[in-house]
Amino acid sequence: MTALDDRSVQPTVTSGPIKGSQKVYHEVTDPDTAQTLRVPHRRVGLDNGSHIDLYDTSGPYTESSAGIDVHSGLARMREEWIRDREPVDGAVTQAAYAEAGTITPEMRYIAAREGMDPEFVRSEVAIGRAVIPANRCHPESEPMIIGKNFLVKVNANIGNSAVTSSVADEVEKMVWATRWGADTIMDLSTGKRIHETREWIIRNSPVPVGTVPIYQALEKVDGDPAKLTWEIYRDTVIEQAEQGVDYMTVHAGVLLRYVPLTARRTTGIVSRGGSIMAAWCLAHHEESFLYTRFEELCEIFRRYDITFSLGDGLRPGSVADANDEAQFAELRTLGELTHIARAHDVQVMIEGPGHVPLHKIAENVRLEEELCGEAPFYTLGPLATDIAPGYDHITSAIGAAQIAWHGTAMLCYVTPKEHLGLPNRDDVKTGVVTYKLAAHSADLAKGHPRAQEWDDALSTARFEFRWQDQFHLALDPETAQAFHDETLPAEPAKTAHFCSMCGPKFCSMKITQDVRRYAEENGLSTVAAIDQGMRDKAEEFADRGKRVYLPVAEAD
Ligand code: IRN
Ligand code: FE2
Repeated sequence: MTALDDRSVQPTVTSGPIKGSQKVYHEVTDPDTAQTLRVPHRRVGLDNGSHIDLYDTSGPYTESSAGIDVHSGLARMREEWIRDREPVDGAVTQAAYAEAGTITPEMRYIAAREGMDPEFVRSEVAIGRAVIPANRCHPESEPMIIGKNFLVKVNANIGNSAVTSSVADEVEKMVWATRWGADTIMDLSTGKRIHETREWIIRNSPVPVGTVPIYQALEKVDGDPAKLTWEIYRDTVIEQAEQGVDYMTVHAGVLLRYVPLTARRTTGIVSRGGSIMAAWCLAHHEESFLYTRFEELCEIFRRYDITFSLGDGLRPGSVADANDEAQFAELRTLGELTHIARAHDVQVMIEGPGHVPLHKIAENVRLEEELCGEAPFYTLGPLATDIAPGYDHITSAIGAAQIAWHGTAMLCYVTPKEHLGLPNRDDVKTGVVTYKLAAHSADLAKGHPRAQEWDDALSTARFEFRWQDQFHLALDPETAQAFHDETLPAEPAKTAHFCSMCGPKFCSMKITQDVRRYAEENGLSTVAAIDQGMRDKAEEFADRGKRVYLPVAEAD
Protein backbone atom coordinates (compact mmCIF):
# COMPACT_ATOMS: atom_id res chain seq x y z
CA MET A 1 0.00 0.00 0.00
CA THR A 2 1.31 3.42 -0.89
CA ALA A 3 0.55 6.67 0.88
CA LEU A 4 -1.93 7.58 -1.87
CA ASP A 5 -4.08 4.53 -1.10
CA ASP A 6 -4.90 5.97 2.29
CA ARG A 7 -8.57 6.89 1.89
CA SER A 8 -8.66 8.77 5.16
CA VAL A 9 -6.75 11.49 3.31
CA GLN A 10 -9.25 13.27 1.06
CA PRO A 11 -7.77 16.36 -0.53
CA THR A 12 -10.20 18.58 -2.40
CA VAL A 13 -8.07 20.28 -4.98
CA THR A 14 -9.09 23.26 -7.06
CA SER A 15 -9.62 22.33 -10.69
CA GLY A 16 -10.95 23.95 -13.83
CA PRO A 17 -9.56 26.60 -16.13
CA ILE A 18 -8.51 30.00 -14.88
CA LYS A 19 -11.21 32.56 -15.68
CA GLY A 20 -11.08 33.54 -19.34
CA SER A 21 -8.36 31.03 -20.22
CA GLN A 22 -8.19 27.58 -21.66
CA LYS A 23 -5.45 25.00 -21.55
CA VAL A 24 -3.81 24.31 -24.91
CA TYR A 25 -0.88 22.10 -25.83
CA HIS A 26 1.69 23.03 -28.44
CA GLU A 27 2.91 19.86 -30.12
CA VAL A 28 6.62 19.62 -30.79
CA THR A 29 8.25 16.66 -32.45
CA ASP A 30 11.60 15.57 -31.13
CA PRO A 31 13.69 14.88 -34.27
CA ASP A 32 15.93 12.44 -32.37
CA THR A 33 13.27 10.21 -30.88
CA ALA A 34 10.32 11.09 -33.14
CA GLN A 35 8.31 11.51 -29.95
CA THR A 36 5.68 14.21 -29.75
CA LEU A 37 6.03 16.55 -26.82
CA ARG A 38 2.88 18.27 -25.63
CA VAL A 39 3.84 21.61 -24.16
CA PRO A 40 1.13 23.33 -22.09
CA HIS A 41 0.13 26.96 -22.37
CA ARG A 42 -2.61 29.07 -20.88
CA ARG A 43 -4.52 30.50 -23.85
CA VAL A 44 -6.36 33.76 -23.26
CA GLY A 45 -8.92 34.31 -26.02
CA LEU A 46 -9.59 37.99 -26.72
CA ASP A 47 -12.77 39.77 -27.76
CA ASN A 48 -11.11 41.06 -30.91
CA GLY A 49 -10.74 37.49 -32.12
CA SER A 50 -7.03 37.07 -31.38
CA HIS A 51 -5.46 35.19 -28.49
CA ILE A 52 -2.26 35.06 -26.50
CA ASP A 53 -0.57 31.97 -25.09
CA LEU A 54 1.05 32.41 -21.70
CA TYR A 55 3.56 30.26 -19.83
CA ASP A 56 1.59 27.76 -17.78
CA THR A 57 2.70 26.01 -14.59
CA SER A 58 -0.67 24.68 -13.48
CA GLY A 59 -0.52 21.13 -14.85
CA PRO A 60 -3.62 19.15 -15.81
CA TYR A 61 -5.64 20.70 -12.98
CA THR A 62 -6.65 23.61 -15.21
CA GLU A 63 -7.62 21.39 -18.14
CA SER A 64 -11.25 20.90 -17.18
CA SER A 65 -13.50 21.18 -14.19
CA ALA A 66 -13.96 17.41 -14.10
CA GLY A 67 -11.35 17.17 -11.34
CA ILE A 68 -8.39 14.88 -10.95
CA ASP A 69 -8.10 11.72 -8.93
CA VAL A 70 -5.34 12.61 -6.53
CA HIS A 71 -5.25 9.01 -5.32
CA SER A 72 -3.75 7.85 -8.60
CA GLY A 73 -1.27 10.69 -9.12
CA LEU A 74 -0.45 12.49 -12.37
CA ALA A 75 0.54 10.81 -15.63
CA ARG A 76 4.21 9.82 -15.75
CA MET A 77 5.07 11.81 -18.85
CA ARG A 78 8.87 11.59 -18.53
CA GLU A 79 9.02 7.89 -17.76
CA GLU A 80 9.82 6.79 -21.31
CA TRP A 81 12.33 9.55 -21.92
CA ILE A 82 14.21 8.53 -18.81
CA ARG A 83 14.06 4.84 -19.58
CA ASP A 84 15.12 5.22 -23.20
CA ARG A 85 18.35 7.12 -22.78
CA GLU A 86 21.80 5.73 -22.22
CA PRO A 87 24.04 7.22 -19.51
CA VAL A 88 27.04 9.26 -20.60
CA ASP A 89 30.18 8.17 -18.76
CA GLY A 90 27.94 6.60 -16.16
CA ALA A 91 26.01 9.82 -15.60
CA VAL A 92 22.32 10.44 -16.23
CA THR A 93 22.07 14.10 -15.28
CA GLN A 94 20.86 16.84 -17.57
CA ALA A 95 24.27 18.46 -17.05
CA ALA A 96 26.08 15.37 -18.31
CA TYR A 97 23.87 15.11 -21.40
CA ALA A 98 24.25 18.80 -22.09
CA GLU A 99 28.02 18.62 -21.85
CA ALA A 100 28.04 15.63 -24.19
CA GLY A 101 26.13 17.73 -26.73
CA THR A 102 22.84 15.86 -26.33
CA ILE A 103 19.58 17.77 -26.40
CA THR A 104 17.25 15.83 -24.11
CA PRO A 105 13.45 15.85 -24.53
CA GLU A 106 13.37 17.93 -21.34
CA MET A 107 15.50 20.59 -23.04
CA ARG A 108 13.30 20.57 -26.12
CA TYR A 109 10.19 20.87 -24.02
CA ILE A 110 11.70 23.80 -22.13
CA ALA A 111 12.72 25.51 -25.36
CA ALA A 112 9.12 25.35 -26.58
CA ARG A 113 7.85 26.65 -23.25
CA GLU A 114 10.21 29.59 -23.18
CA GLY A 115 10.21 30.39 -26.89
CA MET A 116 13.95 29.67 -27.16
CA ASP A 117 16.22 27.58 -29.30
CA PRO A 118 16.80 24.02 -27.93
CA GLU A 119 20.50 24.35 -28.62
CA PHE A 120 20.64 27.46 -26.45
CA VAL A 121 18.92 25.59 -23.62
CA ARG A 122 21.50 22.82 -23.91
CA SER A 123 24.45 25.20 -23.92
CA GLU A 124 23.24 27.09 -20.83
CA VAL A 125 22.89 23.81 -18.92
CA ALA A 126 26.27 22.62 -20.17
CA ILE A 127 28.07 25.60 -18.67
CA GLY A 128 26.01 25.45 -15.48
CA ARG A 129 24.38 28.84 -15.98
CA ALA A 130 21.01 27.11 -15.93
CA VAL A 131 19.63 24.02 -14.22
CA ILE A 132 16.76 21.66 -14.97
CA PRO A 133 15.61 20.22 -11.64
CA ALA A 134 14.18 16.86 -12.68
CA ASN A 135 14.74 13.82 -10.49
CA ARG A 136 14.44 10.59 -12.47
CA CYS A 137 12.00 9.42 -9.81
CA HIS A 138 9.64 12.34 -10.47
CA PRO A 139 8.50 11.52 -14.02
CA GLU A 140 5.23 13.39 -13.43
CA SER A 141 6.92 16.79 -13.56
CA GLU A 142 6.74 19.13 -16.54
CA PRO A 143 10.31 20.14 -17.39
CA MET A 144 11.33 23.72 -16.55
CA ILE A 145 14.58 25.61 -16.39
CA ILE A 146 16.14 28.01 -13.91
CA GLY A 147 18.75 30.39 -15.27
CA LYS A 148 19.24 34.09 -15.77
CA ASN A 149 18.71 33.92 -19.54
CA PHE A 150 15.25 32.44 -19.11
CA LEU A 151 12.04 33.66 -17.52
CA VAL A 152 12.58 34.45 -13.85
CA LYS A 153 11.01 31.67 -11.82
CA VAL A 154 9.09 31.71 -8.55
CA ASN A 155 9.16 29.10 -5.80
CA ALA A 156 6.36 28.74 -3.26
CA ASN A 157 7.09 27.16 0.10
CA ILE A 158 4.40 24.96 1.58
CA GLY A 159 4.40 22.25 4.23
CA ASN A 160 2.95 21.63 7.61
CA SER A 161 4.51 22.35 10.96
CA ALA A 162 4.15 20.53 14.26
CA VAL A 163 1.34 22.85 15.25
CA THR A 164 -0.89 23.18 12.25
CA SER A 165 -2.13 21.89 8.89
CA SER A 166 -2.89 18.46 7.45
CA VAL A 167 -1.73 16.36 4.50
CA ALA A 168 -4.83 17.22 2.45
CA ASP A 169 -4.34 20.95 3.05
CA GLU A 170 -0.79 20.77 1.74
CA VAL A 171 -1.79 18.95 -1.45
CA GLU A 172 -4.30 21.70 -2.16
CA LYS A 173 -1.69 24.38 -1.40
CA MET A 174 0.57 22.80 -4.03
CA VAL A 175 -2.22 22.75 -6.64
CA TRP A 176 -3.26 26.25 -5.66
CA ALA A 177 0.27 27.69 -5.78
CA THR A 178 0.96 26.24 -9.24
CA ARG A 179 -2.44 27.46 -10.45
CA TRP A 180 -1.31 31.03 -9.79
CA GLY A 181 2.07 30.49 -11.35
CA ALA A 182 4.51 28.90 -8.90
CA ASP A 183 7.27 27.33 -11.00
CA THR A 184 8.46 25.05 -8.23
CA ILE A 185 7.25 24.28 -4.77
CA MET A 186 9.20 23.32 -1.68
CA ASP A 187 7.76 21.02 0.91
CA LEU A 188 9.15 22.30 4.19
CA SER A 189 7.08 20.02 6.40
CA THR A 190 8.51 19.54 9.84
CA GLY A 191 5.67 18.04 11.84
CA LYS A 192 4.02 14.64 11.73
CA ARG A 193 3.73 12.47 8.62
CA ILE A 194 6.52 14.18 6.68
CA HIS A 195 7.08 11.20 4.41
CA GLU A 196 3.39 10.76 3.53
CA THR A 197 2.81 14.46 2.97
CA ARG A 198 5.74 14.54 0.56
CA GLU A 199 4.57 11.45 -1.30
CA TRP A 200 1.16 13.02 -1.82
CA ILE A 201 2.67 16.25 -3.05
CA ILE A 202 5.23 14.75 -5.41
CA ARG A 203 2.91 12.24 -7.07
CA ASN A 204 0.46 15.02 -7.82
CA SER A 205 2.87 17.84 -8.62
CA PRO A 206 3.36 19.08 -12.20
CA VAL A 207 6.29 21.23 -11.06
CA PRO A 208 9.63 20.30 -9.50
CA VAL A 209 9.56 19.76 -5.76
CA GLY A 210 12.33 20.87 -3.43
CA THR A 211 13.00 20.00 0.21
CA VAL A 212 15.46 20.69 3.01
CA PRO A 213 16.38 17.15 4.14
CA ILE A 214 18.02 18.32 7.36
CA TYR A 215 14.53 19.17 8.69
CA GLN A 216 13.38 15.58 8.45
CA ALA A 217 16.72 14.28 9.72
CA LEU A 218 16.25 16.47 12.79
CA GLU A 219 12.80 14.96 13.41
CA LYS A 220 14.45 11.55 13.40
CA VAL A 221 16.69 12.55 16.32
CA ASP A 222 13.84 14.16 18.27
CA GLY A 223 14.87 17.69 17.46
CA ASP A 224 18.32 17.59 19.05
CA PRO A 225 20.88 18.85 16.49
CA ALA A 226 23.80 17.37 18.45
CA LYS A 227 22.41 13.88 17.78
CA LEU A 228 22.51 14.28 14.02
CA THR A 229 24.97 12.10 12.13
CA TRP A 230 26.09 11.84 8.53
CA GLU A 231 24.46 8.39 8.32
CA ILE A 232 21.06 9.64 9.44
CA TYR A 233 21.29 12.55 7.09
CA ARG A 234 22.43 10.41 4.15
CA ASP A 235 19.61 7.92 4.65
CA THR A 236 17.11 10.76 4.77
CA VAL A 237 18.46 12.15 1.51
CA ILE A 238 18.16 8.73 -0.13
CA GLU A 239 14.63 8.28 1.20
CA GLN A 240 13.62 11.60 -0.32
CA ALA A 241 15.58 10.96 -3.51
CA GLU A 242 13.65 7.74 -4.05
CA GLN A 243 10.39 9.62 -3.68
CA GLY A 244 11.45 11.99 -6.45
CA VAL A 245 12.54 15.23 -4.77
CA ASP A 246 13.99 17.33 -7.60
CA TYR A 247 16.20 19.72 -5.67
CA MET A 248 17.45 19.85 -2.11
CA THR A 249 18.64 22.70 0.04
CA VAL A 250 21.96 21.73 1.62
CA HIS A 251 23.50 24.17 4.09
CA ALA A 252 27.01 22.93 3.45
CA GLY A 253 28.61 26.36 3.60
CA VAL A 254 28.06 26.88 7.32
CA LEU A 255 31.55 26.12 8.55
CA LEU A 256 32.61 25.93 12.17
CA ARG A 257 34.89 28.93 11.85
CA TYR A 258 32.13 31.11 10.40
CA VAL A 259 29.80 30.71 13.37
CA PRO A 260 31.62 33.30 15.55
CA LEU A 261 31.27 35.82 12.71
CA THR A 262 27.56 35.97 13.50
CA ALA A 263 28.04 36.80 17.19
CA ARG A 264 27.73 40.56 16.83
CA ARG A 265 24.92 40.52 14.33
CA THR A 266 21.62 42.24 14.98
CA THR A 267 19.69 39.06 14.20
CA GLY A 268 22.31 36.29 14.42
CA ILE A 269 21.51 33.18 12.37
CA VAL A 270 17.96 33.22 11.01
CA SER A 271 18.15 30.23 8.67
CA ARG A 272 16.56 27.15 10.21
CA GLY A 273 18.99 24.82 8.45
CA GLY A 274 21.88 27.17 9.17
CA SER A 275 21.16 27.24 12.87
CA ILE A 276 20.83 23.44 13.03
CA MET A 277 24.25 23.01 11.40
CA ALA A 278 25.83 25.75 13.53
CA ALA A 279 24.52 23.99 16.64
CA TRP A 280 25.94 20.68 15.42
CA CYS A 281 29.37 22.19 14.69
CA LEU A 282 29.53 23.83 18.11
CA ALA A 283 28.28 20.75 19.96
CA HIS A 284 30.94 18.52 18.37
CA HIS A 285 33.53 21.16 17.69
CA GLU A 286 33.97 19.54 14.33
CA GLU A 287 33.57 20.63 10.75
CA SER A 288 30.06 20.16 9.35
CA PHE A 289 29.43 16.71 7.88
CA LEU A 290 27.62 18.37 5.00
CA TYR A 291 30.94 19.92 4.06
CA THR A 292 33.26 17.01 4.84
CA ARG A 293 31.00 14.45 3.12
CA PHE A 294 30.06 16.68 0.24
CA GLU A 295 31.51 14.42 -2.45
CA GLU A 296 29.52 11.46 -1.18
CA LEU A 297 26.44 13.61 -1.38
CA CYS A 298 27.35 14.51 -4.96
CA GLU A 299 27.43 10.79 -5.82
CA ILE A 300 23.89 10.34 -4.51
CA PHE A 301 22.58 13.43 -6.27
CA ARG A 302 24.21 12.27 -9.50
CA ARG A 303 22.39 8.94 -9.52
CA TYR A 304 18.96 10.58 -9.38
CA ASP A 305 19.80 13.86 -11.08
CA ILE A 306 18.92 15.90 -8.03
CA THR A 307 19.93 19.55 -8.20
CA PHE A 308 21.80 21.14 -5.32
CA SER A 309 20.32 24.27 -3.88
CA LEU A 310 23.29 25.27 -1.76
CA GLY A 311 21.70 26.87 1.29
CA ASP A 312 22.47 30.30 2.67
CA GLY A 313 22.57 29.30 6.31
CA LEU A 314 24.27 32.56 7.20
CA ARG A 315 22.03 34.91 5.23
CA PRO A 316 21.27 38.24 6.86
CA GLY A 317 18.02 38.32 8.82
CA SER A 318 17.89 42.10 9.01
CA VAL A 319 19.02 44.95 6.79
CA ALA A 320 21.65 45.76 9.43
CA ASP A 321 23.38 42.42 8.78
CA ALA A 322 23.29 42.55 4.98
CA ASN A 323 26.50 41.85 3.07
CA ASP A 324 28.52 41.18 6.21
CA GLU A 325 31.55 38.98 6.65
CA ALA A 326 29.60 35.91 7.73
CA GLN A 327 27.34 36.07 4.68
CA PHE A 328 30.12 36.48 2.15
CA ALA A 329 32.43 33.97 3.84
CA GLU A 330 29.71 31.36 3.38
CA LEU A 331 29.21 32.44 -0.24
CA ARG A 332 32.88 31.82 -0.96
CA THR A 333 32.52 28.29 0.38
CA LEU A 334 29.41 27.76 -1.72
CA GLY A 335 31.53 28.76 -4.72
CA GLU A 336 34.09 26.11 -3.87
CA LEU A 337 31.35 23.48 -3.50
CA THR A 338 29.74 24.50 -6.79
CA HIS A 339 32.88 23.51 -8.65
CA ILE A 340 33.07 20.18 -6.85
CA ALA A 341 29.45 19.36 -7.68
CA ARG A 342 29.92 20.31 -11.31
CA ALA A 343 32.94 18.05 -11.54
CA HIS A 344 30.48 15.27 -10.63
CA ASP A 345 28.05 16.40 -13.37
CA VAL A 346 25.61 17.51 -10.69
CA GLN A 347 23.55 20.64 -11.26
CA VAL A 348 23.81 23.48 -8.76
CA MET A 349 21.99 26.63 -7.78
CA ILE A 350 22.92 29.00 -4.98
CA GLU A 351 20.56 30.34 -2.35
CA GLY A 352 20.75 33.99 -1.42
CA PRO A 353 19.29 36.52 0.99
CA GLY A 354 17.14 37.46 2.92
CA HIS A 355 17.08 41.04 4.14
CA VAL A 356 19.07 43.53 2.03
CA PRO A 357 18.54 47.28 1.54
CA LEU A 358 18.25 48.34 -2.09
CA HIS A 359 21.72 49.85 -2.38
CA LYS A 360 23.35 46.59 -1.30
CA ILE A 361 21.51 44.28 -3.69
CA ALA A 362 23.67 44.51 -6.82
CA GLU A 363 26.78 43.46 -4.90
CA ASN A 364 25.10 40.18 -3.96
CA VAL A 365 24.54 39.16 -7.56
CA ARG A 366 27.96 40.31 -8.70
CA LEU A 367 29.76 38.31 -6.01
CA GLU A 368 27.59 35.24 -6.46
CA GLU A 369 28.30 35.15 -10.19
CA GLU A 370 32.00 35.64 -9.66
CA LEU A 371 32.41 33.09 -6.88
CA CYS A 372 29.95 30.45 -8.07
CA GLY A 373 30.68 30.45 -11.78
CA GLU A 374 27.30 31.97 -12.66
CA ALA A 375 25.35 29.10 -11.10
CA PRO A 376 21.69 30.22 -10.98
CA PHE A 377 21.03 32.45 -8.00
CA TYR A 378 17.89 31.69 -5.99
CA THR A 379 17.02 34.34 -3.44
CA LEU A 380 14.52 34.71 -0.63
CA GLY A 381 13.15 38.15 -1.47
CA PRO A 382 15.17 40.05 -0.28
CA LEU A 383 13.18 42.29 2.02
CA ALA A 384 14.24 45.87 1.32
CA THR A 385 13.25 46.99 4.82
CA ASP A 386 12.37 45.38 8.15
CA ILE A 387 9.60 47.71 9.33
CA ALA A 388 6.47 46.14 7.89
CA PRO A 389 5.52 42.75 9.35
CA GLY A 390 2.17 41.85 7.83
CA TYR A 391 3.29 43.33 4.50
CA ASP A 392 6.50 41.40 3.95
CA HIS A 393 5.30 40.01 0.65
CA ILE A 394 5.60 43.63 -0.50
CA THR A 395 8.82 44.64 1.30
CA SER A 396 10.40 41.55 -0.20
CA ALA A 397 8.91 41.90 -3.69
CA ILE A 398 10.54 45.32 -3.88
CA GLY A 399 13.92 43.68 -3.31
CA ALA A 400 13.02 40.65 -5.42
CA ALA A 401 12.26 42.70 -8.53
CA GLN A 402 15.58 44.47 -8.16
CA ILE A 403 17.68 41.39 -7.55
CA ALA A 404 15.96 39.54 -10.40
CA TRP A 405 16.68 42.40 -12.73
CA HIS A 406 20.34 42.13 -11.73
CA GLY A 407 20.32 38.44 -12.62
CA THR A 408 18.69 36.27 -9.96
CA ALA A 409 17.14 33.29 -11.72
CA MET A 410 14.54 32.19 -9.18
CA LEU A 411 12.75 34.01 -6.38
CA CYS A 412 11.54 32.26 -3.27
CA TYR A 413 8.22 33.87 -2.41
CA VAL A 414 7.44 35.51 0.88
CA THR A 415 3.83 35.66 2.06
CA PRO A 416 2.05 38.25 4.21
CA LYS A 417 2.50 35.81 7.14
CA GLU A 418 6.30 35.97 6.98
CA HIS A 419 7.77 36.33 10.48
CA LEU A 420 4.26 35.86 11.91
CA GLY A 421 2.87 32.41 11.14
CA LEU A 422 2.26 29.59 8.68
CA PRO A 423 0.66 30.86 5.44
CA ASN A 424 -2.87 29.68 4.67
CA ARG A 425 -4.30 29.17 1.21
CA ASP A 426 -5.07 32.89 0.69
CA ASP A 427 -1.56 33.86 1.77
CA VAL A 428 -0.13 31.36 -0.70
CA LYS A 429 -2.02 33.02 -3.55
CA THR A 430 -1.04 36.52 -2.44
CA GLY A 431 2.59 35.44 -2.18
CA VAL A 432 2.65 33.78 -5.59
CA VAL A 433 0.89 36.61 -7.43
CA THR A 434 3.11 39.20 -5.75
CA TYR A 435 6.21 37.28 -6.77
CA LYS A 436 5.00 36.69 -10.32
CA LEU A 437 4.74 40.39 -10.80
CA ALA A 438 8.22 40.94 -9.37
CA ALA A 439 9.59 38.24 -11.67
CA HIS A 440 7.74 39.54 -14.71
CA SER A 441 8.96 43.09 -14.08
CA ALA A 442 12.48 41.74 -14.28
CA ASP A 443 11.68 39.71 -17.42
CA LEU A 444 10.49 42.89 -19.09
CA ALA A 445 13.53 44.88 -18.04
CA LYS A 446 15.81 42.08 -19.22
CA GLY A 447 14.02 41.94 -22.56
CA HIS A 448 12.84 38.33 -22.51
CA PRO A 449 11.22 37.88 -25.94
CA ARG A 450 7.92 36.62 -24.54
CA ALA A 451 7.56 39.16 -21.74
CA GLN A 452 6.45 42.31 -23.46
CA GLU A 453 3.75 40.82 -25.67
CA TRP A 454 1.74 40.10 -22.54
CA ASP A 455 1.97 43.71 -21.33
CA ASP A 456 1.13 45.01 -24.77
CA ALA A 457 -1.93 42.79 -25.01
CA LEU A 458 -3.20 44.01 -21.67
CA SER A 459 -2.43 47.68 -22.34
CA THR A 460 -4.19 47.56 -25.69
CA ALA A 461 -7.22 45.92 -24.11
CA ARG A 462 -7.23 48.61 -21.43
CA PHE A 463 -6.94 51.42 -23.95
CA GLU A 464 -9.71 49.98 -26.09
CA PHE A 465 -11.98 49.46 -23.09
CA ARG A 466 -12.15 45.73 -23.67
CA TRP A 467 -12.83 45.11 -19.99
CA GLN A 468 -13.26 41.34 -20.20
CA ASP A 469 -9.95 41.03 -22.02
CA GLN A 470 -8.30 43.17 -19.40
CA PHE A 471 -9.58 40.89 -16.64
CA HIS A 472 -8.67 37.72 -18.47
CA LEU A 473 -5.14 38.87 -19.23
CA ALA A 474 -4.54 39.78 -15.61
CA LEU A 475 -2.22 37.72 -13.40
CA ASP A 476 -5.24 37.37 -11.14
CA PRO A 477 -8.39 37.73 -13.26
CA GLU A 478 -10.76 37.10 -10.39
CA THR A 479 -9.51 39.96 -8.27
CA ALA A 480 -9.34 42.34 -11.23
CA GLN A 481 -12.96 41.69 -12.11
CA ALA A 482 -14.14 41.73 -8.49
CA PHE A 483 -12.58 45.16 -7.93
CA HIS A 484 -14.15 46.50 -11.10
CA ASP A 485 -17.55 45.08 -10.27
CA GLU A 486 -17.50 46.52 -6.77
CA THR A 487 -18.49 49.90 -8.20
CA LEU A 488 -19.78 49.10 -11.70
CA PRO A 489 -21.29 45.64 -11.54
CA ALA A 490 -23.73 45.99 -14.45
CA GLU A 491 -23.09 44.24 -17.76
CA PRO A 492 -22.99 47.48 -19.85
CA ALA A 493 -20.04 48.61 -17.73
CA LYS A 494 -18.00 45.82 -19.34
CA THR A 495 -18.01 47.78 -22.58
CA ALA A 496 -18.17 51.28 -21.08
CA HIS A 497 -15.44 53.68 -22.07
CA PHE A 498 -14.58 54.53 -18.47
CA CYS A 499 -14.39 53.02 -15.02
CA SER A 500 -15.39 54.40 -11.64
CA MET A 501 -11.86 55.55 -10.84
CA CYS A 502 -12.17 58.77 -12.86
CA GLY A 503 -15.76 58.55 -14.09
CA PRO A 504 -16.86 59.20 -17.68
CA LYS A 505 -15.72 62.86 -17.91
CA PHE A 506 -12.19 62.58 -16.59
CA CYS A 507 -11.02 59.36 -18.20
CA SER A 508 -7.64 60.17 -19.76
CA MET A 509 -7.89 57.24 -22.13
CA LYS A 510 -11.28 58.34 -23.37
CA ILE A 511 -10.03 61.91 -23.87
CA THR A 512 -7.02 60.63 -25.81
CA GLN A 513 -9.29 58.59 -28.01
CA ASP A 514 -11.52 61.63 -28.58
CA VAL A 515 -8.48 63.67 -29.57
CA ARG A 516 -7.38 60.97 -31.98
CA ARG A 517 -10.83 60.75 -33.49
CA TYR A 518 -10.97 64.53 -33.91
CA ALA A 519 -7.60 64.45 -35.63
CA GLU A 520 -8.70 61.69 -37.95
CA GLU A 521 -12.01 63.34 -38.80
CA ASN A 522 -10.20 66.56 -39.63
CA GLY A 523 -7.65 64.83 -41.78
CA LEU A 524 -4.82 65.48 -39.38
CA SER A 525 -2.33 63.01 -38.07
CA THR A 526 -2.16 63.14 -34.29
CA VAL A 527 1.19 64.92 -34.24
CA ALA A 528 -0.01 67.45 -36.79
CA ALA A 529 -3.19 67.98 -34.79
CA ILE A 530 -1.21 68.72 -31.67
CA ASP A 531 1.08 71.10 -33.61
CA GLN A 532 -1.90 72.89 -35.04
CA GLY A 533 -3.51 73.15 -31.62
CA MET A 534 -0.29 74.52 -30.15
CA ARG A 535 0.00 77.11 -32.90
CA ASP A 536 -3.60 78.23 -32.32
CA LYS A 537 -2.95 78.60 -28.62
CA ALA A 538 0.30 80.50 -29.22
CA GLU A 539 -1.50 82.96 -31.47
CA GLU A 540 -4.20 83.43 -28.87
CA PHE A 541 -1.49 84.10 -26.27
CA ALA A 542 0.11 86.75 -28.50
CA ASP A 543 -3.25 88.33 -29.28
CA ARG A 544 -3.87 88.79 -25.62
CA GLY A 545 -0.70 90.78 -25.07
CA LYS A 546 1.56 87.88 -24.07
CA ARG A 547 0.40 88.05 -20.46
CA VAL A 548 0.61 84.89 -18.37
CA TYR A 549 -2.00 86.04 -15.85
CA LEU A 550 -5.14 87.61 -17.12
CA PRO A 551 -7.57 89.62 -15.01
CA VAL A 552 -10.60 87.47 -14.15
CA ALA A 553 -12.90 89.55 -16.33
CA GLU A 554 -10.77 88.83 -19.43
CA ALA A 555 -10.24 85.12 -18.92
CA ASP A 556 -12.77 82.62 -20.26
C1 IRN B 1 15.83 30.55 -0.68
C2 IRN B 1 16.91 31.35 -0.70
N1 IRN B 1 17.42 31.38 0.50
C3 IRN B 1 16.67 30.60 1.29
N2 IRN B 1 15.70 30.08 0.55
C4 IRN B 1 14.66 29.16 1.00
O1 IRN B 1 14.44 29.20 2.39
C5 IRN B 1 15.07 27.72 0.78
O2 IRN B 1 14.97 27.35 -0.55
C6 IRN B 1 14.08 27.01 1.64
O3 IRN B 1 12.81 27.03 1.06
C7 IRN B 1 14.10 27.89 2.86
C8 IRN B 1 15.17 27.34 3.75
O4 IRN B 1 15.15 28.02 4.88
P1 IRN B 1 16.29 27.88 5.96
O5 IRN B 1 16.36 26.47 6.46
O6 IRN B 1 17.58 28.32 5.37
O7 IRN B 1 15.73 28.80 6.99
FE1 FE2 C 1 13.28 37.38 7.85
